[in-house]
Amino acid sequence: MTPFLNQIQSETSTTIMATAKKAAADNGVLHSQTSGNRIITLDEFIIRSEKDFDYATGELTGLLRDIGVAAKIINREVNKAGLVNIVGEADSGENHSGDMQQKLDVYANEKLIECLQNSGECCAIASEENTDILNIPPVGSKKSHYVVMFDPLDGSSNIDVNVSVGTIFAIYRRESDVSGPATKADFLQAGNKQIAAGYVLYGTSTILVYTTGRGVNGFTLDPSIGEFCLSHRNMRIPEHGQTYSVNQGYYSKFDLEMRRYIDHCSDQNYGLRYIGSMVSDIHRILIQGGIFLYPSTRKYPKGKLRLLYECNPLSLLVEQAGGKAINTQLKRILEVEPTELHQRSTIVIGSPGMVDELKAFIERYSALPL
Ligand code: FBP
Repeated sequence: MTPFLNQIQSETSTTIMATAKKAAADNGVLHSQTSGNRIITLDEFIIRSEKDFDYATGELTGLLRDIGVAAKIINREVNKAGLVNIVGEADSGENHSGDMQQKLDVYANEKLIECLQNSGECCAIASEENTDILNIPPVGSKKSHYVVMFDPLDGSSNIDVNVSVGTIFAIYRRESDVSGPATKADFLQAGNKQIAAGYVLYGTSTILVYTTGRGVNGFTLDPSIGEFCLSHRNMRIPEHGQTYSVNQGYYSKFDLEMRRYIDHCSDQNYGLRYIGSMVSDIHRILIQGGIFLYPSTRKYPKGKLRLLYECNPLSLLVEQAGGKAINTQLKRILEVEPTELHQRSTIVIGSPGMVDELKAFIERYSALPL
């Protein structure tokens, strides 16, 4: 065992034990806070948080509400997907990047666009399912300052097999003049300019997790009252975890530094957890700690996942919860300047201790100039 691995291994084992104890303690605190307390709904929480922003005009509140409504409608269809003829491929065939569209993808996309037209707080959208940006007609004399981009149903290839899927969204202030239509430039902003970001996970229960740059909170949908209720206040990602998340099937196609790190994970007896729906994997990591990586492969030399509506929003959430997110050139995801709407990126995201660990492997083994 090289001195490099000895040092990594000794650091790792002590950190794991400390972190596991703390994560358990935190989790305990989290749940007791809500029980017996008055239910706090998403809408109420959004309105209350509005006063944290001096320049708040209620626009962002309206937008987050619209997304909450869309999530409830999509949730209803996802939950009964197995019953009605909404699973399987859509007649619309492939989307602009050759991914086979699922019926629920198309449905979720339509519902999000419809709901974001409601409040008039959104002037344009960009979606994984649409080639170009879509300008939203203004409501009355309202001049909206926000653009929204989203992946309507992430992990959609899992729908037919009843595995959890999710919606991912990011909100930016437009840079173009409000008197005219929004432009692509309004969407090509670095991730650290996000005003808000979040996801909805349609899993064993449906949870909406979001941040406005002041911490991360999760709201579980109570179908009996049709409300998202605060269930995960101020989520903090554990410093270290005991699982790694990667499509190990691509192992032989990964670069040396990734193979070395994956070897290290199994030497450390980390468990391999890979659902194949990024929202689900990241949600688990936010709560239990761990690391998720999607490096470059031969099929996706620049990585598979989309920078604007997958990597950026999830990176803001994880960073806001105390985690880290970088690409395999060791650049912070949120500092990457986008050049295309649907550009892909490599990503390493999760517990700060584990991302730093992988960073050390890239610095040590990468043949590429970093
Ligand atoms: P979609 O947005 O097209 O569903 O693709 C994203 C995704 O499904 C992620 O959720 C997941 O982490 C990844 O692709 C799985 O990719 P692979 O099957 O190559 O491991």
